[in-house]
Amino acid sequence: MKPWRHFLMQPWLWMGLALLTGASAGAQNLLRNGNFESELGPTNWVVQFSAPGIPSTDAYGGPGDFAIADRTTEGSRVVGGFGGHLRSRTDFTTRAYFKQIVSNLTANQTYYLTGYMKITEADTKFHAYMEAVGGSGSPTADGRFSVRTPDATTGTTQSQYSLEQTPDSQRRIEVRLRFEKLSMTPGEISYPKFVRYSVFFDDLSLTP
Ligand SMILES: [Ca+2]
Repeated sequence: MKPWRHFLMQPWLWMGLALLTGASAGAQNLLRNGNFESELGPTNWVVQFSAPGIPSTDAYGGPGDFAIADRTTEGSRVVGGFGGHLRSRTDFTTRAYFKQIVSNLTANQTYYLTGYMKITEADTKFHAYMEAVGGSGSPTADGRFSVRTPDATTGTTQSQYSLEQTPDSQRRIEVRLRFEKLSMTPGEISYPKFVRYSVFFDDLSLTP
């Protein structure tokens, strides 16, 4: 048998081609590190704390007000791997979010954000949700528009949420994975309630 015929008859070659075809048929995820399997950093997710120009309704408190604001194994949607994880360090109001800006989008194109999340405690003073700031939805303080998911719920596994957004006038969409804990009634002595209040995010994607 000629060498090239032997090559073409290898099952791994055709399986590889099938996988490639399948991958190109699916839309590319425009988010970087959407699965939190890499270290967080300025090229992917950053945590937005209180900062000049950020409304206190979006971020309230600095890094020191959070016990966890990073990826952790506990935050992973499945056993093994990592997920985004936010947890307050205080009984007082704290807000922060994972932020990622996707640029060079197509004007007026609809983009789809999907991902998984859950919170660990059901409480009227504790919320988490996904938000995409762009060209449609509710007005934001800086002249853009926002669409958000419903609040995350508790559960043994993270649940999937989705939303649609169009780019802003700069052809960008800013994805936010938000944590909001309002000032709480303190819990039992020596076991502050807030240590139980975590939010997890994982497997985010933004696609056309
Ligand atoms: Ca993950």
